[in-house]
Amino acid sequence: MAILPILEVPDPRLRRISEPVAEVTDGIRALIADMFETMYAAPGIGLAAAQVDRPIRLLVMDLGDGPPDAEGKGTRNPRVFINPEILEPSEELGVYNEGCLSVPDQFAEVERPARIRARWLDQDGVAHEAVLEGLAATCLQHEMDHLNGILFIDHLSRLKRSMLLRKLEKARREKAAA
Ligand code: GNR
Ligand code: NI
Repeated sequence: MAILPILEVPDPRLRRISEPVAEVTDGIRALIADMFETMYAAPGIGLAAAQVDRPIRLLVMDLGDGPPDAEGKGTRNPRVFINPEILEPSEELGVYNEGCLSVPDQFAEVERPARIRARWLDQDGVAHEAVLEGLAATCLQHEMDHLNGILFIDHLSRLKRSMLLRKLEKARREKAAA
């Protein structure tokens, strides 16, 4: 297992269109394990393979609240999405204050369909179809954007995007000077 470096804006590799996964191999499963380790260490709630310089249609997500552990506390709920497709977005929109590991420490409200019917393969190559809502719907759409070279800042007005990127540059300059 390994923590992988996460690409950050304005790296052009974040803008590539990821290729479908032809077969879920042991190599893919090893990458999935590294992606979870990388995501938990960051920490984040989702990670697309494109963000760790692997332009394939694979993403991982963990919104927590899996089955309760021995102390009855919420636990991890790791989910893998391979070759995901959105079948039916709701007309109703929802707003979420989004962040991205590739746009570190910057947040902005993004409007997206509130519910989506989606189809994908899991780490064993088994097909799934389900309706996702709330944060799961937001996160899946955010990660699927990464597979298409799109970042959450692309959904903002030009003014909001340029303000956010200036804040990011300022934070980076202060970090470099520290
Ligand atoms: O960790 C993350 N948090 C988050 C919050 C709101 C909406 C989307 C996300 S995904 C992000 C991790 C990431 O960059 N995934 O691509
Ligand atoms: Ni992201």
